[in-house]
Amino acid sequence: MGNSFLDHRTPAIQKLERRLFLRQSLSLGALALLSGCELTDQESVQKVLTGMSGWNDGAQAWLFDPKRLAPEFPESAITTPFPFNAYYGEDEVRKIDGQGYKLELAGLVREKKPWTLPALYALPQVSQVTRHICVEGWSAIGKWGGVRFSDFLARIGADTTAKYVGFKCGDDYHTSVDMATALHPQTQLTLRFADQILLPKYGFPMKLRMPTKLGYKNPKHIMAITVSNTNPGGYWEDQGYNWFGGS
Ligand SMILES: Nc1nc2c(c(=O)[nH]1)N[C@H]1C(S)=C(S)[C@@H](COP(=O)(O)O)O[C@H]1N2
Ligand SMILES: [Mo]
Repeated sequence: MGNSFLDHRTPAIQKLERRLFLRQSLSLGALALLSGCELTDQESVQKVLTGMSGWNDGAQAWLFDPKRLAPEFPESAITTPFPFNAYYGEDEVRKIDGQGYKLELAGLVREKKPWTLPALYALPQVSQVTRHICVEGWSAIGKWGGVRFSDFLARIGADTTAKYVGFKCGDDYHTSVDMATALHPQTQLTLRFADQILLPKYGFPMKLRMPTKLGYKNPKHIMAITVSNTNPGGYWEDQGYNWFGGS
């Protein structure tokens, strides 16, 4: 009986099944058939999921077109108020001190001199009105302004043949992206939201905005950037969210 496991699903497995269905339009039954495994405990489900997710990263990286642009919108389409989200509540938003702020650079980068905010504000600025998509089931259109990230990487002499760019945040969050996405023309080192200096809740003093990636890949409160050939993972990614996280 291939489907006998359906009769003894634990609440944890039911939760995983719901997540599978929402995120990948796949039922646990279909996953069991695909994997040829009896998915009766959370560990075996998680193993198959992690395996799929790794495969998915490769497929997404291969499918990613470094020149294809995410849709941009007129300013009239901007969502107000723009939602706040983090792994904690809005009352716990970190207030980073802008005066003493210095962006740290590490790894495969020639110029490791830390950057102050005035120095970043003085760089050529671009803006975009794009849609942010969160896996929790909401999306919203916002306007972000800042420095084109590929320009910044060129300026600091980053080794753009390296595989990963990692981000450490002021709230202990971290994430990382593939170099192709880091170099994408819409990937932005963001200093402004809706033409204002970023509010603390939106990631002051700086975030990375990528309309080609899901919300959790867009780090707020960036304190340090590392270029490397070892995958730095991420806060949600290490808990099973797909690492590539394309939107
Ligand atoms: N530093 C940090 N960055 C983060 C998060 C976080 O908890 N901490 N949450 C991520 C998630 S899941 C989402 S949806 C967006 C929310 O960004 P917003 O508050 O500007 O809407 O931030 C992302 N970046
Ligand atoms: Mo999110």
